[in-house]
Amino acid sequence: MKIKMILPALTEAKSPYWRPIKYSLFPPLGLATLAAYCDPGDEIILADEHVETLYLNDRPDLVIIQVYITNAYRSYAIADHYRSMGSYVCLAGLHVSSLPEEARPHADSLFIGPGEDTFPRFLQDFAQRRPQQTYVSYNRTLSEIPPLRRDLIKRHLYLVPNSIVVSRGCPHHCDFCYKDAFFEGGRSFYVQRTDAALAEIARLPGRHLYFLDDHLLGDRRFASALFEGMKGMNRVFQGASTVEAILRGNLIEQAAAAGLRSVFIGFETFSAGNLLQSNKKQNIGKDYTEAIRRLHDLGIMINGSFVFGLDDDDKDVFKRTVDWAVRQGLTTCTFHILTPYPGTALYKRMQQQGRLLHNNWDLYDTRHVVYRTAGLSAAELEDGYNWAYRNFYSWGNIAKASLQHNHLKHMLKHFAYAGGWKKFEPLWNFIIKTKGLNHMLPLLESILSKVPSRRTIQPPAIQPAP
Ligand code: B12
Repeated sequence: MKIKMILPALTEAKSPYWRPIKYSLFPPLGLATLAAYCDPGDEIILADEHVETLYLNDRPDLVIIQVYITNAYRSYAIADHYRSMGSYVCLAGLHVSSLPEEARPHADSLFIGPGEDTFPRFLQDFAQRRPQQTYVSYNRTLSEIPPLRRDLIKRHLYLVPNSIVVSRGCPHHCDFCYKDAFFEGGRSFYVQRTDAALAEIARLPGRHLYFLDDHLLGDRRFASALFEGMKGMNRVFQGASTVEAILRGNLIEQAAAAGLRSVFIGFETFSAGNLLQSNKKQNIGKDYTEAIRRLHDLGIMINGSFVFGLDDDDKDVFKRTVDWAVRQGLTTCTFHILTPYPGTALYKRMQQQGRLLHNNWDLYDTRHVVYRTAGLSAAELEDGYNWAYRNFYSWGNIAKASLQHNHLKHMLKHFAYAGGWKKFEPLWNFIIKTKGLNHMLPLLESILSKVPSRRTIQPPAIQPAP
């Protein structure tokens, strides 16, 4: 059977925000995961429109399309095209799970939730020529997943071909997150078996790994065993955590010993009112500065995530946030305009309050204001968001933030990482055009090399004389 799996590109590919390098980071892991359930005799093409032109003149037997919010319209157009050619089309992913009825006219079969239980069921039904219209995932486990079909990934087209996920979901329930809607009706946080996760890591060439898990430290027992198992594997890796998990126990030291060199943290806001409103309880009363100190002492770089536009925000929030991030020596920052994704508690609340301006999903990209704001106007919010990016990534602030570290090597790494990521767009575009992205990996690995930890270089306490 001929199967085509497609990750369509967001409509914004033509907008001024389009950064080819941002969209050439990670391969479509979800689709590569599901491809592993297909028959070894199937002829599978895995097409990622972010990094390659989609060929549309073929006629596969089965077309699988993964739908995010910002690629939804493009996905529907591709689905309509292939159905008109006579292919059988499946639509799935986060946006379809939130709004199945919107997607239904474009699909032969729809899938709600993660695909590890539903996709094998569908493949069986399809082989017996009785596929159902809708498949809903209830049985949530990663204990038996087969090794991903990484052979289908065109590694040379990505800066980070070694992305990996060893869990699904997250233990927390923030109002603005996609998670609760996607995992409704079953478990919303579960992990792989440690031995299977370690085997997947061992299969990846090179040193660098990027864990895309929402919260790599979310299951302490699993994370501890994983980091223990990774010791001696000579890896450098990046991942995501909460402030709370960094402050608790010694898991972060274990992660550093296993090779963690940079961490994504959702600080989101400094306002307790905003945190409460968003049900981000795990951040309330937590000492952000102490978590940062702890990470820097371990030589770990930080990518801080912030949301602008929560109801407690005022006009000063942008400057306050950028000044703080620079003072704290954050290496990179990801700013977002609050975006109510359909299916989330935030979306429902905004809908009840009549605050949603429209349902044009192309603009639900965390860069546009799509709701009626409270503490500041929509124009102030969009201008402030753009100002925050410009200002945080000015050469002056990159240098200033780099100088916050105690170790020269950490300063240089910070400067190279932040500058390299944001200041060399034409160079990145050239490298992408000449298909040379994978040659950049050794450079990334060396930027992520170990910084001597302050704690390990501290002299031992002097014993009192007997
Ligand atoms: C990596 C990533 C990216 C990468 C690339 C995406 C890629 N190559 O897959 C980049 C950096 C480009 C990116 C950009 C953006 N992203 Co993004 N990204 C992610 C991230 C962190 C991981 C995705 C991943 O690999 N997950 C792991 C795999 C295993 O899960 P999965 O892909 O969801 O696949 C599973 C299911 O969806 C389902 N499934 C998927 N396809 C199919 C098909 C079938 C047949 C079946 C049965 C099941 C099925 O089963 C799979 C296995 O369980 C997610 C967060 C997350 N944890 O998922 C956000 C996330 C997907 N991104 C999001 C957003 C909003 C964006 C941006 C708009 C942000 C921005 N301002 O730039 C852009 C636009 C992207 C776009 N294409 O439209 C949101 C999507 C919200 C929504 N409701 O759609 C998420 C959920 C982040 C968040 N917390 O809000 N992103």
